[in-house]
Amino acid sequence: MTNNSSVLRFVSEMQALVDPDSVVWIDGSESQLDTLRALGVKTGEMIKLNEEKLPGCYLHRTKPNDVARVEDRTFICTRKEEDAGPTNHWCDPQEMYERLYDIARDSYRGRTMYVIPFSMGPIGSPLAKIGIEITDSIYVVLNMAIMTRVGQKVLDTLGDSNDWVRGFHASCDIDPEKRYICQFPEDNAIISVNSAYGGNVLLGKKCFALRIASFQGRNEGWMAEHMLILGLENPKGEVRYIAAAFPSACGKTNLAMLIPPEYLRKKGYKIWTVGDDIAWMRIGKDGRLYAINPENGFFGVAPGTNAHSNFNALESTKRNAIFTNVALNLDDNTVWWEGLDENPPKHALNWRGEPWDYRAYDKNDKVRTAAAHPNSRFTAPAVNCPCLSTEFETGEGVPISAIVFGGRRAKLAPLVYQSRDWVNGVFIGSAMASETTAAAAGAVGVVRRDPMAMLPFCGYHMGDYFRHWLDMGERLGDKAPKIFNVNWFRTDKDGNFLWPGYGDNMRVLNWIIDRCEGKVDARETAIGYLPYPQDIDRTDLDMDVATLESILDVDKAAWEKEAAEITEHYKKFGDRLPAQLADQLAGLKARLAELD
Ligand code: SAT
Ligand code: MN
Repeated sequence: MTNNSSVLRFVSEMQALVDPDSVVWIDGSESQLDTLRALGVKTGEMIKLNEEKLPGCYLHRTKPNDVARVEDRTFICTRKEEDAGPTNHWCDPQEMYERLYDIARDSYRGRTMYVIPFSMGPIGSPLAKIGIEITDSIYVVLNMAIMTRVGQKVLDTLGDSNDWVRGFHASCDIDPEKRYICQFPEDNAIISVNSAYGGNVLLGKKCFALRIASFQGRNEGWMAEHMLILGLENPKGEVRYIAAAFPSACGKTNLAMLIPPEYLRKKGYKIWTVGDDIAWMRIGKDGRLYAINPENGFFGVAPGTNAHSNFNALESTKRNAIFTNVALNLDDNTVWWEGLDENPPKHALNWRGEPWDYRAYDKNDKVRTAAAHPNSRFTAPAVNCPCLSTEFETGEGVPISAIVFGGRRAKLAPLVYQSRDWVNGVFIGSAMASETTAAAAGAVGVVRRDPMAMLPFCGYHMGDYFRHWLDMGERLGDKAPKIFNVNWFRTDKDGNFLWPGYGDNMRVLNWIIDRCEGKVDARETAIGYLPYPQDIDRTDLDMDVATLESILDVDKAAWEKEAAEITEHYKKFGDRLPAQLADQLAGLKARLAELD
C-alpha cells in the first residue's frame, strides 16, 4: 500500500516485536470493513443489532475493569522530567519503551496485526495531520474508521514524508495492573497496552489530537484544544463560530448539537455542528483564529441522550454506529440506556452482558445496577448528524468569534460572564474547575482544577501551555476571539438545577455573540463582565427574574475562597507560571477586596 520507508520500517519493527499470525493493512474500503464486521461478530467482539431499526449498527462490551480513561496510568515521556510538568505522570522514555515492549512482546501470537493509516482533519487539509495506528483489535479498527479518515488515500497523501505519528496498541490481557497509555511527544509516538476502551485505544483521539498535538502546536505556533466547535446562524443567515472547552461528560456534544427553543427557531436561528470534542486552531491569512475538527465522528456519552436532550446526537446513532457498554434489548435486538426513554426493556442484558432487571436500578449505585455503564458511549459517523455544518469538510477551518470555558460547578460560577480581555480570559481558563464525572476512572463529583479542560490532555508543562495561550493572544491582537465562561450546573439548596440547560443554552450563546459584536451592554464586576438580567432572553422560559439574578451573582466570600484555592493551584507551576497570570490573580483579589 505504500513505499514510505519510515512507515514500512515501523510496521516491520512492531511486527517483529509482537509476532502476529498475519498483517492486514486497512485500505478504507467498505468491503474490507464489512469483512472485519463479520469477523468481529464471529469472534463475539461485536453484536450485530436489528438491521431494520439500527442498520449497520453494532454493540461491543469491554471488560468491566476497562470502562474509562485511566489518568493515573497515562504518561508523558519527555527526556527531561520537568518538560512534562507537575500535572502529568512522567517516565524516562527509554525506560518506558523497554517496559512497554516487554509487556507487548509476542502478544499478537495467534492474532492479526491491523495497520490503520489515518488522517486527523480532512485529508490533505493544511491543518490536518497523519498517523498510523497498529492494533490487534477489530473494535479499534472499526471505531477508527468512524472517528477518523482511514485508508489508502491517507498513505497517498503522506507520500514519502516522515511527518506522521506512530501509534501502537496491544490489547494483551486487559490487565489493569499492566495498563499504560504513554505519549512520547519528542518522538511523535504513542503506545497503549492492556486496554481496549475508547480514549485509551482510539489513538487518534486524546493521545494524538490532544496530547501529541498540543506539544506540536506549541512548537509550530498553533493550538490543539479540548473544545467543541459550533456555528450559530442568525435570521439574516450570518453564521458566527464559537469554540467551547468543557471537561469530559459535561455536555460538549449536547451544546455542539443544540436545537434552539421554538421561538428562536421560528425567527430563523440555527446551530451547526463542526465538532463536539476537539479543535485544532491556527491563525489564518486575515489574522483571525481558524478552527477545524480533526475528527470524523462522535464518541458521545450514551446515558441521558434522548430526543429531548440531544435529538441530533440520537439521530446520528441510528445507522452505522457502534455502541459500547450499553444494554441490549433482547425483545427487538436494539440498545437501551438510562435516560433514553421511560420504558426500560423488560428483557435485557446489562452492559456486562448479564440478565438485567429494571426494578433493581439504584441511581446511587449505577455501575452495579444500571443497564448501561455511566460512561457507555456511541461512536457515530459525523455525516449522520442532521445539523452537521457545511464547513465540516473545509480544510481551511472556520473563523472563531468566541472562546467559551465552562465546567460543572453547583455553586459559585455564574451562568455566564465575559473576561476583561484575552489575558484575563487565559487566567479564567487556567483557573477552571469542575466536578469530576464517570469519563475517567476515580471518584465522581469532586471539584478539581482542570485548566482549559486540558488537565488530562496537555502533552507538556502546563505553565508553558499557559504561556503559549498568552503568546497566541499577542499574535492575534485585536483580532483575538472574545473569551467567556459559562456554568449550566448551578443548583439550589436541594440540589435541583436552576438553569434548564440543553436548548435553552442558546439564550446564553446569543448574549455571547451580541457581546462579540458590541450589540449589548454588560455590568463590570470583580470577575469580569456579567449580563444585565434583562439581556438574557426569557421568552417562553418558566423562570422568574429573581432566579436568573441568583445565578448571575458574584458572592464576595465565595470568590475570596476561590481566589485562595487558585493561589494554591498556581503554586504547582512554580517559576513556569507566567507572571501575567500571577498579576491577574492579584488583580482579582484586589477587586474583590473593594467589594462590600
Ligand atoms: O474516552 S474518551 O477520552 O474518548 C472520552 C472522554 O473522556 O472525553
Ligand atoms: Mn472529550
